[in-house]
Amino acid sequence: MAYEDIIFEKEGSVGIIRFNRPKALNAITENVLDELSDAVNAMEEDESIRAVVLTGEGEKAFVAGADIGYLAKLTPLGLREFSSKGQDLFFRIEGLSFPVIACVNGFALGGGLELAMSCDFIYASENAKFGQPEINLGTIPGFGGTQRLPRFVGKAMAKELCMTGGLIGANEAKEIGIVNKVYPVEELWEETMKTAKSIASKGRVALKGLKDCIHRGYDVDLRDGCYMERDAFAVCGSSPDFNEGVGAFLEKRKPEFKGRLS
Ligand code: CO8
Repeated sequence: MAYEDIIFEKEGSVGIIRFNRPKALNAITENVLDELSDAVNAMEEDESIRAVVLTGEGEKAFVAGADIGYLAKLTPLGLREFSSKGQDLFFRIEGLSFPVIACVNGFALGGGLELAMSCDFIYASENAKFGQPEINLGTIPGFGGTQRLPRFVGKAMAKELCMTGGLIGANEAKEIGIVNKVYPVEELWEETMKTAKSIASKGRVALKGLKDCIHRGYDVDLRDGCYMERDAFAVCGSSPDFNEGVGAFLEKRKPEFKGRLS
């Protein structure tokens, strides 16, 4: 599929997706979701990809939300379909077997913040701005924000952000747990790629097990989560990367993980 609204490229074992509608601050249309979904399929089939970075083209935005002009044309049922299409895709991104980092280089609003929250973690530039401003349009978040945001920041803070529709800066977003790290604009990309490459060099089965245990374990009770963890630990033990990691430690050398699933 040829892409118009995203750019999909690879740097070594890191897949990079850039949202590419800078004139509309990379706002999300149905076509953006279709192209992103196609890129997700391609990444899942490409065993050489071991980590992914999502970012926005241009200097102003990661993604400033769903495209408001597009929303305005939809019927209520169309809005429901668009919402479920976005939600399903964001669940897929959250459940990918490899890590996904959101590199937020400006506005991450509405659907843009919801997309970033479906990634494993968020790095942001000092000038980034975050918010769920849907209330100012007479509506509510529709790509999972009412559910994921409280899991990041707690119920009261999520309610305040969604009820006021106000924007917060990168440092405040870090203080309340949305963002892991904040960098000067000119350093953000390099630092994000450094982390992505470092993670991409780890064992793939272990990364998949980690993601499953943390995401799925978060929504079950502690004991069930720990059961998941012991099974995932056993699966890691069957992977070539476990033999390599343990063998390298015992032989006092650096491990070279091959990233094979079996
Ligand atoms: N949709 C469409 N176009 C947008 C969007 C958007 N979300 N955001 C910005 N743009 C466009 C502007 O219209 C403008 O276009 P043009 O130059 O043609 O007039 C261009 O981008 C630049 O924007 P501004 O001139 O407004 O730039 P400023 O720096 O002055 O302001 C802001 C930047 C503060 C980001 C401002 O553009 C803004 O408030 N944008 C809207 C943000 C917003 O409300 N986002 C939430 C959208 S709703 C949503 O995400 C719901 C998701 C779930 C949907 C579920 C399906 C039902």
